[in-house]
Amino acid sequence: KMDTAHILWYEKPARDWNGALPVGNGRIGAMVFGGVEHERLGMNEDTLWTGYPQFYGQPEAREAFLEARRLVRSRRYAEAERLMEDKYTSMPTQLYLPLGDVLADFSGLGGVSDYRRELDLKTAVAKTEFRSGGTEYTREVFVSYPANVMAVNLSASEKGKLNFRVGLTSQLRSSIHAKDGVIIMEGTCPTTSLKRGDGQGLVRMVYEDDTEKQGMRFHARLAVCLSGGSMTEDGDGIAVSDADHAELFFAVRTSFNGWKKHPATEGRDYIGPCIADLESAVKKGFDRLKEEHISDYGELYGRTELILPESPAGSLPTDERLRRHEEGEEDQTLYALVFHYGRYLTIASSREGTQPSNLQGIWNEVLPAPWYSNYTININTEMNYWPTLVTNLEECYRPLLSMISDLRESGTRTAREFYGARGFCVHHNTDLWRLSTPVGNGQRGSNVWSFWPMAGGWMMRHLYEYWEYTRDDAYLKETVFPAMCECAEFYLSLLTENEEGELILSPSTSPENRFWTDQEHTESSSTCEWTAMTQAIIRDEFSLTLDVADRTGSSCETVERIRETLPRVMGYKVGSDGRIMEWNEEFDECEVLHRHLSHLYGFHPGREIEYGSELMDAVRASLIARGDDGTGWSLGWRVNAWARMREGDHALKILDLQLRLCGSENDREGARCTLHGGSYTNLLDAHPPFQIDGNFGVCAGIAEMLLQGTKNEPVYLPALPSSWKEGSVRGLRLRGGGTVDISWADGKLSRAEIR
Ligand code: FUC
Repeated sequence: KMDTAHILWYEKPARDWNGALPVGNGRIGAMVFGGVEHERLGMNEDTLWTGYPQFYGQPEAREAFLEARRLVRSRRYAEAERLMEDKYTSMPTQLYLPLGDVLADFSGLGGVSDYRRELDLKTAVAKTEFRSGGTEYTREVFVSYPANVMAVNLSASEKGKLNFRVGLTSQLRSSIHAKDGVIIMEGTCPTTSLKRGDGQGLVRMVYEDDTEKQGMRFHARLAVCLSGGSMTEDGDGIAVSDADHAELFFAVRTSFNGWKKHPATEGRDYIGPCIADLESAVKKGFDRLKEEHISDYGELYGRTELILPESPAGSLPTDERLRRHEEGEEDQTLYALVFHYGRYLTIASSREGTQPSNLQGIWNEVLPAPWYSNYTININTEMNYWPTLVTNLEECYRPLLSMISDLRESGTRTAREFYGARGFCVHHNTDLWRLSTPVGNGQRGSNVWSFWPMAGGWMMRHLYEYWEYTRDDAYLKETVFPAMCECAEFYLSLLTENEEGELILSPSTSPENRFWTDQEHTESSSTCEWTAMTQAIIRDEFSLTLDVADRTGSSCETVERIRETLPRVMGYKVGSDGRIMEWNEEFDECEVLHRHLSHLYGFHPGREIEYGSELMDAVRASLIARGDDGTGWSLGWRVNAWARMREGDHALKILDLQLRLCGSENDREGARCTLHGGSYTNLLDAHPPFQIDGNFGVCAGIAEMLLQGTKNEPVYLPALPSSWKEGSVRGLRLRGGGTVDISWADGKLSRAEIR
């Protein structure tokens, strides 16, 4: 029987990358195309970025910031914005790079029938099967976390039927040659070309002669192991004839030696470890590696499951399911599949010791990638980690924790140099090198995203939530508390009084929305005196710090100052239209249906505005004004917000928007949905283009529909859609510790058991 909630499958090979199936071990990623005569595995490695550690200072930043504060006080908003763009913004992040492809060309495969390719989420193995000339062919691919390699199995039902040539390619500067059954690729990553004033789109890849200006080194190896037949090396590839069975193993390592070390002059050994990974994989062989992989992966994946009723459409290929779903055909297990896929992608892109998942997780074929496939931390990176704890994958959360601790260090210099402030400060973008300075590079219109010193505060919520779910008290006291105090120090240094004597951080922006400064809509700006989001993040950070101080019995001068200051920090204001005021005046927004819900931070992901509290009406009015549609991740945020609003049908309606089939596979940019998000045939989220946050957003949103509250006051099924009559979910984690299984029947809770 088909496992319709755990398998993606198709009757045709992927026509392009957006149809290929992602596999990964957090560090090494592969996109499996499932081609019959030409198979392509698009490879990635999570430390393969351009550049090296650099700090991009702006000598006049502090002055510009203070001057902009004066300008917004006298309502000269557009001038303030221009000033900051000119004097305060700095260089963009580095780029996440594609490693290259494993390409295999098979000869003599005519008259193909019974084609099927699939990704089994329960095992994290991608499989392609077909029949040709009376022989059945099977190909399997997975990436093992314990073994640190990708393993490929090629088999045929009859002997001597495997004839192919396999090779490696890369868009990066590299040399490739085959020797003794192994294809070896040795390469260097570029640096980037941008000068002050260049837009991000102008970026070009540069390979410098001077070692000091060179980038990451990498070394990849593909081993070919045969039973029967023979092989010959032909320059940069290996040709196999008449083999009975073949196994391929792929290992890759880079010289990355931490965010502070130069990858060319202070890089770590990468060739030795790559050879070691490969040799031990070859020794174990495919079957043993697969067993080890399934038990490692399965332990994480198997902790949680959502069960919804099956219907006939569920047994169709995944792309067909999406098509029919859009036409309104009943297929509830598709929601379960999407939920499970979010967990699968978490495990495949973020494991202990790896980098956190970036805008594309770890999967990227494009150079330069959209938005450089970096970490955008004014929503996107946070969203990537929304489902992790509640869906029982705390180990996969840890790469985020390490990045936060790096940023705490890197952001100390940014706080000092850009603001003359204590503590640490992180802006809206970061990368492998833990950039914390504002990007924008002098571009007009950049302040709406680049000037946002608030990522630190948002990240502190993530530290706190890790403790909420795990109750790791030592971590809370030793790591979370000092980090929160340092973050608070930054905001304490910056707060000033508004005309009413309330404390605000000024100037401020609301990611990434702009307002008209005049009624005639002739002039706009992003930069104003205060914004709802900035204030909410500061209040949240301060409150959480006090909470942690109380819980851990810690005290220090910072805590005392927070206690005195917090009551004076300006709170939410409601406008005459009943909405939460996003900016300090009731400006008309340039984009009424804007994708961000920045001004609602205190409602979601924050928890300042609790269900049932006075401000709920204003939140609701604000949500309605923003509309239901949006880019991929924006839909994800809206699903979570309506779930927290406890309006399950509304949340489901938006989840359905996310399941719109986006574009054709041929059409990478997704022409059919340039104005709104959706899903590609491989169920990856379309912003468009592909961005993984939307996958994580809807996964978290489904969890939020089923469970809210804390261990002592759990709220079961707070936003169960009326059409979800029967079902159950096993293994969701509760804030406050513990795991819960919940079942419902006739649309009502029938059982809840905390373990
Ligand atoms: C934020 C969003 C954009 C995009 C980018 C990567 O700036 O506003 O929609 O997701 O990140």
